[in-house]
Amino acid sequence: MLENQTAEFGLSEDITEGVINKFNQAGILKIVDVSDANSILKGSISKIIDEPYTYNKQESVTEYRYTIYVKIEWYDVLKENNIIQNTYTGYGAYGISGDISSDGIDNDKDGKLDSEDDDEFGEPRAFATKVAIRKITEDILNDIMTTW
Ligand SMILES: [Ca+2]
Ligand SMILES: [Ca+2]
Repeated sequence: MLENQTAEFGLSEDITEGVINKFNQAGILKIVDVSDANSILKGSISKIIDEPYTYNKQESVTEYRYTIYVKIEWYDVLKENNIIQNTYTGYGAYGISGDISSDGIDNDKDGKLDSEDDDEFGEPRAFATKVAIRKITEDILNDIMTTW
């Protein structure tokens, strides 16, 4: 379902899975074989940016952001047009220490910091990817539900 235009291996599968899980939870769309589908959801990762975001007074980096851009097309087979055509983004933050469980940064911006947050641990970019995918799939689903 999702094409991967970047070198980040496994990402497209993660996003596909995230979207399908969300659809199933919400119960609004049924995933069927392409030949039986009334609409087709196509997505590809268009860009990944991993760069410094915040600097301190000494101009050292204090926070990095790992941002994923996903281009989504939701195509109506009968009307032969796109219902949704949009690029979605999500990011995770991480500090220079590389230890997100003690970097003083709210890496997923959920208001809970370090040990206060149940899932704030692990490899920074893997965590950022998870957070970005969660955000992107939520935004896609919101758009689909308001368009539906
Ligand atoms: Ca957090
Ligand atoms: Ca943290």
